[in-house]
Amino acid sequence: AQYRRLLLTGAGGGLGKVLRPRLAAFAATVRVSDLAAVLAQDAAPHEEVQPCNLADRAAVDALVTGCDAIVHLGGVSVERPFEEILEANIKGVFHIYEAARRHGVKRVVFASSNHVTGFYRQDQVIDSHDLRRPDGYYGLSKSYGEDMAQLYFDRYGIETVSIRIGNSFPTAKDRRALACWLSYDDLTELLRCSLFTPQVGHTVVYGMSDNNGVWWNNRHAAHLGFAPRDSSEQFRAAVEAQPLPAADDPVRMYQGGMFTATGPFEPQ
Ligand code: 15L
Repeated sequence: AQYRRLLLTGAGGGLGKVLRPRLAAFAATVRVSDLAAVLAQDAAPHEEVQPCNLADRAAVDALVTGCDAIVHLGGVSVERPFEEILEANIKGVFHIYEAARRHGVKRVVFASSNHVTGFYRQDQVIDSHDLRRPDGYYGLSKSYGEDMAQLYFDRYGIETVSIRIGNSFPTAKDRRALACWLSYDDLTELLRCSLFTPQVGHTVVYGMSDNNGVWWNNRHAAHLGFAPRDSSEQFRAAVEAQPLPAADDPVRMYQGGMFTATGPFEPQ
């Protein structure tokens, strides 16, 4: 199965760049979007390039026109002052869902984040039904995005898989990443499951590879059939050669790591 035209927001970001070529397998046409300043304009044959500021409601409406599914990675991806998060993430996700409703889009994959539950401790194992404990404005905006997804499913039947992405980089670089690393191949497979599994309603899934010592249980997302194939174990020796952080260091205490102690950026 394939979509006719899939929209990828955040196409100029770390994961967007990785996913651009990989999404060719999932749709005849991929419309790629980001702020003009970060969007590489060279389009592959299967791509349409359309710069857009997610804070601009009319521009997002035009962006979504003609698409039959959306992979929404766009927005601020780290902790930042509230006003920046408000524009790109909070208004942005509203604009995406409102445009999806207006244009009859039936499936969204929302790049949520582990920072929705970042204040759980690293000795706890949680699942997607546990209370959210966002670790900053960024995590809060992802929590809001998940609520938006639920609202638009309950009211309008637009289905979403919210992927609480762990740590998706070429390698697992520290102890925390050993638990939450998500390889690019496993991310791609999770996207495939999220785009093509029928009847997902609003499903929340943690995006992690088949790592040892994980903090997240995906029991409520079993219907996605996601079976990760990679593991952070290959990086363990190099990571464990690093000095052990102090027991009260946020990077060792909390699942959200440093995000639990970054900002606020407002003057004291
Ligand atoms: C995120 O949500 C960030 O977008 C990413 O850059 C990483 O910092 C990741 O979380 C993480 O928790 O490691």
